[in-house]
Amino acid sequence: MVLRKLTGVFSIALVIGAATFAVAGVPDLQLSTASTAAAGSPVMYNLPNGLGSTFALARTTSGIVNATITLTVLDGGGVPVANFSAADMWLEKAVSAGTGNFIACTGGTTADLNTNASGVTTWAAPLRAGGWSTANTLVVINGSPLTSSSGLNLRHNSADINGDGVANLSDIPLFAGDFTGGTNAFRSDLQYDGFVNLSDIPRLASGVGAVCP
Ligand SMILES: [Ca+2]
Ligand SMILES: [Ca+2]
Repeated sequence: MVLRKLTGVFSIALVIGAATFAVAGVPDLQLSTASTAAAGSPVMYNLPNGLGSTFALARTTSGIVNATITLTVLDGGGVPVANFSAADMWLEKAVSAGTGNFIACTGGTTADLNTNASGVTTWAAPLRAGGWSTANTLVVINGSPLTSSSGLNLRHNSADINGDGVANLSDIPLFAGDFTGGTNAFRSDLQYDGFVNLSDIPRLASGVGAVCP
């Protein structure tokens, strides 16, 4: 009997502990949500120096689409978390074998701004990143991805084809091989339209020399 009472008290303490854990102002990864208005599976063209495409100029095989990401940060009580630091919200490639070598410069995929009074921030400015990814793009808060979804259907490529954080002469043979190989390899479809062809060359040429700041 005494044991049962003690167990009951312990259970109550656990419930109180859990309620306290959902502290006001702390982002909740399940209640916070991210989305992009772009239909299909858009592709971002990134460069390590941040001179790649804005999110408004992402591409699908149908042409340019606006893939701007909107994140709404809520705490465990469903209350917007205002003025949350942009530096603590970033994008990552989902870990999935064979889906690319995407790499971000330090702080290269953080949100544009701190959250506003409604807990909202966006990704619209170009990323500072290289490599390619056909995996989902994860929205990460304080090091942990949102659990409200499995990520955004947003892909990436770059003139830094080998994903070492620098677009330079060492990336050109990879493009040349894809160009002549006729495989339309995603990694070399730099102006994304489903084909590796002459229209992709200007992006490779202008990207050479791009390094992380
Ligand atoms: Ca490279
Ligand atoms: Ca192309």
